[in-house]
Amino acid sequence: MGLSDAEWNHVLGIWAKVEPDLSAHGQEVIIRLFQLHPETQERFAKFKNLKTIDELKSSEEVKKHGTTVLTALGKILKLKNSHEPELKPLAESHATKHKIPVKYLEFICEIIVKVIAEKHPSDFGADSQAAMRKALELFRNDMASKYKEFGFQG
Ligand code: CUS
Repeated sequence: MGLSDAEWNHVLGIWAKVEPDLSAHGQEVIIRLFQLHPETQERFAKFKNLKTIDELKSSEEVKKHGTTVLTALGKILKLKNSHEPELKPLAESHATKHKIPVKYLEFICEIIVKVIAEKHPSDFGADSQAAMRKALELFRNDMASKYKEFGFQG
């Protein structure tokens, strides 16, 4: 199910507040993901060696990856219900190369909502949060069905 125009306005409105500081948001998302779900960190050879919170915080790689993740997601959100051309190559690489289960996408999406809520308490009310959750659910559902097309059960 797609989102209504009003829901997309909420999603893109809050995203416009996130975008000027994508790298700080991304860094926070990745660090929190690795802390809450250490198994996700194991997926990435380049992050396995970062043991402490200080190492994670001072890692340029973590910052860079956080920016990559949120940049990819932002592009998809801006395409609204027609994200298929952008989503397809992302699903392919995540199905065949990185092998990121849908469960991990759920973890990261949940953390994205929390981080935005903490950083923008007055701009991310209940309606916006609900719209963002719905957009991220659409993203995950479409990733999951593309995963299957690429032979990854996710
Ligand atoms: O990188 C990328 O691209 C992705 C994102 C999208 C949105 C899909 N990722 Cu990376 C993901 C993930 C990570 O990193 C970690 C964990 C989980 C997931």
